[in-house]
Amino acid sequence: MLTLFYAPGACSMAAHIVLEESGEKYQAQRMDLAKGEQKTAEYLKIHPLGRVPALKLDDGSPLTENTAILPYLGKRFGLWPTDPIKEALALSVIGFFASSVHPAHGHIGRPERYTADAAAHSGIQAMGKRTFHEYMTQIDAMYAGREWLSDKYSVLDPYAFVFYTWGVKRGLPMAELRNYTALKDRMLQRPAVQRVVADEGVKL
Ligand SMILES: N[C@@H](CCC(=O)N[C@@H](CS)C(=O)NCC(=O)O)C(=O)O
Repeated sequence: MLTLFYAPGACSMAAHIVLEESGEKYQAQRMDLAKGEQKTAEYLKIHPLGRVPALKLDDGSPLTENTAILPYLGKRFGLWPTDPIKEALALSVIGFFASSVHPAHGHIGRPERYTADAAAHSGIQAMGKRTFHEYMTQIDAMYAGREWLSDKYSVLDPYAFVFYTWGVKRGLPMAELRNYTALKDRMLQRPAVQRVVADEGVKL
């Protein structure tokens, strides 16, 4: 059985939605990041960087990073394109999300990661928010004229949904982004998404 280590409202929500929707029995291990549960010696054996998500596979070995976890779950549950070009395009989106969109948000929430100079934090946060907003606009354009980012619903859409919730949390004018907001609404119609949003206490 798979075990997902997740934290409420974190990027792990994408994998949480995929697992909840899969119909397969899995264990959801909730982590309290504010209490530092991700930094315990026991958890660092699962995720050496002390982050969520982490997935314990059927044989007990750990898998980390959304870029690996989401394609793995997608292939296991039929939520990943099989055509080589469509798969490459899906990897391109996952790469953009994990290496650009997520770190831009990190500049807002974790400026201390980027400088030890506390006086510079507000500037880093402001630039992070601006960049994150630009990426939200870019994702909005990616959804123009389509329901899902790949040719059908895939793990890319729950991942995009996570960033929408972060935009709301940061007070960005997300409702102006019509295509992305429609995606958020489509996601919220899915019973598994409703269960995860309720479990994680996400406000939208
Ligand atoms: N590159 C990683 C990023 C994971 C990450 O930064 N997770 C955040 C939550 S969204 C976390 O665990 N933060 C806890 C901490 O930094 O202490 C991935 O995409 O899996």
